[in-house]
Amino acid sequence: MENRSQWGTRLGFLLAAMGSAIGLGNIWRFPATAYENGGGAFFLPYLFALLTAGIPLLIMEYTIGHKFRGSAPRSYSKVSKGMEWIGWWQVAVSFIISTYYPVIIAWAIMYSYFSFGQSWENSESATAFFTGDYLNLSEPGVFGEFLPSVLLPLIAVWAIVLFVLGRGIKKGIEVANKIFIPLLAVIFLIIVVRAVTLEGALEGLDAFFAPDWSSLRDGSVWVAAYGQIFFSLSIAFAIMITYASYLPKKSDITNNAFITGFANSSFELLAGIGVFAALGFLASQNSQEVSEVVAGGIGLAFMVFPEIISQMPLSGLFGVLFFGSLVLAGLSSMISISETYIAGVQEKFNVSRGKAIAFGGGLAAVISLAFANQGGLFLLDTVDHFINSYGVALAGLFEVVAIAWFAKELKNLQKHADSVSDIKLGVWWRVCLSFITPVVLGYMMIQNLRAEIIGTVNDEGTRVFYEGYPIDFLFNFGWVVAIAAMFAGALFTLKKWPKN
Ligand code: MET
Repeated sequence: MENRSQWGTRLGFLLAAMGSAIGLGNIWRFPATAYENGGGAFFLPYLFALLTAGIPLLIMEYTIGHKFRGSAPRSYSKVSKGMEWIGWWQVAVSFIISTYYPVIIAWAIMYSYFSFGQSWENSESATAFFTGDYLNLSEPGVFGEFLPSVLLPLIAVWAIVLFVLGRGIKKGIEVANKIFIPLLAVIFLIIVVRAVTLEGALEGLDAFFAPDWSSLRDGSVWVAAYGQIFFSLSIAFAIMITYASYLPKKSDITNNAFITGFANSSFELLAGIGVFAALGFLASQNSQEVSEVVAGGIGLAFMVFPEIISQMPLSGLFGVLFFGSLVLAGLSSMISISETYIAGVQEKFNVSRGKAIAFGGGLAAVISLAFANQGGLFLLDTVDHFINSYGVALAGLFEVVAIAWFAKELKNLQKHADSVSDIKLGVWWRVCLSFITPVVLGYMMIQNLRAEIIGTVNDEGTRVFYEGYPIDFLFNFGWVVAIAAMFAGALFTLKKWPKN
């Protein structure tokens, strides 16, 4: 395409890529994952995963986007016709994620508001407030009534996201990230400085950094490191290819990938320090061990953090900063994930950006309403689990095997990256992508599938599957959704590209 939109500045691209990478995964996923997988010792597999898979894949995705200057399906189709399907599959996965990711941002918006008066204090506990007063949780598979206090902020999130996307790459996404990311960095620094100066912070940090070297012999710890790196760097979501396709012709690729990777990991480390300092404080206030208060994900943000906030000096302000940082980190990732299908639809159907946003974004927004009810949390948890394991990670495996082994494209890509980058790629880059990444991802897939299918036996001696949710619920909203993304991908490849 001749008139392809472009980033205005290199910094603009970098901030947008960092904005995508730095998301909820950094704030609530990394700290607990590191703690559970060897604490201080986890940094070794983590760094190894970053250098052998994270950054090499990021370089590969940046190069593909930059060289072929198209959305993920368009760019892959130029590598080889057969690869287009993987691109649409990744786009479909991103589309699905974009239907529930904004729901979490909507909760965070409400919690910024709740923080002022610590609304949860009138409830038995912060957990009871979240699952009872706020979400009025039903059973898995029972959706009950719509919740206005989720619906309204959700509409606000979509309004912001669609507005930013509507303004285009330079005036929309770039400007938004130029505001969001520096602001996020400042807010987060304030949070971390405050957290580490709290009573008990040191015990929290001790628990986080204490190395369990024996964990390094455990394969699952290495799988966790790779899983964290993939999710956190927004790899295999079609995102980085799309973002790199808007880079001007003369742009350094390899350097940009290193900067994005290290910035993302630095933020992750900072989040680990902040979160564990705060957990140490909570433990000391309640005369508990740090291990008793550790949580990750939704539990950490909406059940444990409110407790921490309540017990802190200037709690309202701290609450607004914490949930505000979730909103900012979430919005910049949400924008990137939505851009994947806006770009894809625009190119495939030869429609204006406005129309692609109206159809793609509009449809995702309507579907996202399905999470704004009493059963929304269970639905979100299930779709997220399956789409990450059998969408992102599996499509990532297909992507790297197709590029390295079927299309045998790595040497060409290396030539392209080297022609524009200061740092030249060596044979290490091809070895990482041809051998290390496929082997680890393949092993990860087998482990995940085994755990999924075998399940666990609960106290009553019954075999249960993911989170103990009913089997038909897991089937309909887990397996079917993950497999539907694959088929949707195939369906989109049937249509021919417009000639231009
Ligand atoms: N990198 C993002 C995160 O860490 C996830 C992909 S974009 C929705 O949250």
